[in-house]
Amino acid sequence: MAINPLIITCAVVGAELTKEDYPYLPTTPKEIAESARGAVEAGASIIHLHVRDEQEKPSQRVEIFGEVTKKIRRHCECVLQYSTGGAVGTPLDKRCAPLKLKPDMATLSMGTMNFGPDIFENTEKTMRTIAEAIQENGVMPELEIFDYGMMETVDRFLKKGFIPEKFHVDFVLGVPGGMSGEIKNLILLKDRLSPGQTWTVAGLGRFQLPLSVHAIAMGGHVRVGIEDNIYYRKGELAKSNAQLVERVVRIAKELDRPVATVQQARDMLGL
Ligand code: KMH
Ligand code: ZN
Repeated sequence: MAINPLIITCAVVGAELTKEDYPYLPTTPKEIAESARGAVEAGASIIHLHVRDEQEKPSQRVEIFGEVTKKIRRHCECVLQYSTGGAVGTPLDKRCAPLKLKPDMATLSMGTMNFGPDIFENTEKTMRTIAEAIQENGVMPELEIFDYGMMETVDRFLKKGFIPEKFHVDFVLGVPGGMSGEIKNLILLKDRLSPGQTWTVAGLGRFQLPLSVHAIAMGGHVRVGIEDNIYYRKGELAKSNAQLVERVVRIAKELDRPVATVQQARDMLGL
């Protein structure tokens, strides 16, 4: 079998958590950059990035993305993937704003859904506008798939040329309102992809570990991080993003999947 190094993405902060939920949540540019550095040193090659403002609230302000990017870049050339999802309710222009900094990658969520008690709105117009901004800035999209129907939207958008032919896919499983993180759901989604399509899985909460293990065995890639899961195991908070990455690295070793270097990840994704 051809060697298929494992690309580990770390989602270091997200938009939903507060320090009340998780006391070690990185929120300042310095804390976010340090947490990203720890994750990359542990084996992550992609950092999925949200940022927070001075009040620790989720923000899409360009200057904060710029500052965090500068701080991360002082120490690592990891693949930087900006969130265009932001937080639920973030207006469309703000969601697109950081793209002008031309990160390596950016997310593109493929449909509207219930998101816990809220609605994560991604109308046709929203998705097309974000997709256009992604393409205009020469950024590679990662398509965020929270539910099976979103795969149909991917096909439709591809046919209409709204998204470029080259993209990465992230199955985000376990959001209340989307598909759960049962393994059968991962298999169903993965089977719907074209051969050779790169994909990763982000399991929320208790789904993070079993989905990671299965993705490694299935030849996919893995996303972990505090954005998706604050626990190392039931009842025990994770110490850091790095700790979650380190566990994936150990499991990959046991399963004979070499962990991708940043350069290998860039090559595999065609960045
Ligand atoms: N915070 C969620 C509403 C993304 O990063 O693009 C959306 C999200 C997806 O986290
Ligand atoms: Zn995110």
